[in-house]
Amino acid sequence: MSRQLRCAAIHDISCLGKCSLTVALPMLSAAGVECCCIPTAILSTHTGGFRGYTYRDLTDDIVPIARHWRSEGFKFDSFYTGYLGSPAQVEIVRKVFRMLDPEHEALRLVDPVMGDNGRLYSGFAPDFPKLMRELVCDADVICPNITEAALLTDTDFHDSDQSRDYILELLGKLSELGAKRTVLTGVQFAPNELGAAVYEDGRAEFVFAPRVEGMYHGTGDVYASALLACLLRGRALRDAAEFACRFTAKCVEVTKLTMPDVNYGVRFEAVLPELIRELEN
Ligand code: PXL
Repeated sequence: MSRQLRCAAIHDISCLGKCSLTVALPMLSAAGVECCCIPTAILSTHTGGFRGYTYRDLTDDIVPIARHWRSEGFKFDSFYTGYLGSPAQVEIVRKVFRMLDPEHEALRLVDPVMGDNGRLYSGFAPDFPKLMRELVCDADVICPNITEAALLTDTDFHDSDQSRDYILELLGKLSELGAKRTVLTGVQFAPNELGAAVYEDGRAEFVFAPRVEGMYHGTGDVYASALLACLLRGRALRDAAEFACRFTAKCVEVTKLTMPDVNYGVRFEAVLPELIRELEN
């Protein structure tokens, strides 16, 4: 058995609805990675599709957790950030990187969770994307969807009429901003395929899986967690991005059979054996 891999995951806990930490924790665990949680907030549900949710901000707990970990000398193979509830948290996450990984040895995956379908999620101020740009520069890999890439780069959002040039424009602008390696999700050139563009060393490659109809909540978190699991287990970026496409598509397919309501997330639990099998050797 190889040594225990460890990831510090900095996301919210949405108590019901399968996203952020309630996805990252089981998925990374299944992949053999210890998921060390830094919860940024506790919400009764996620904010996309439910009303009246509670929100307890945990900004003040983040640095003390990191300080304790530093004093114990804990080391991390990876840092994984997702939904951050406030502008202050973006700055604090950057500080946590500096505190726990001053030599920048760990893999930093930043999922710049901010919006979908061309719009910022409720609760985010219009200037949030500007702050997120700074975290993008600190990352080794980012995995925005098209909306987030457009917001980060001040580019118009195109959904149904995506062209190869539009995708390459977004990737080029993200690289100019300082993103080192990008996996851009939600890329669709043909009606029956959905995938990602992988940008590394100035080159773009595309990976696809069969498109399953339905916009289920939390698929971005499933995608990012599968991507990170594969990267930490030694897979190349392109291969990790391709597996994550197939895995996420399968999750949607399985979910559609029994759960028409898209707000409750996907049944990734049923597909975890495929992640485990993929990482067997
Ligand atoms: O899946 C992204 C996400 C994470 N956390 C919270 C959210 C969302 C998306 O809506 O509301 C609280």
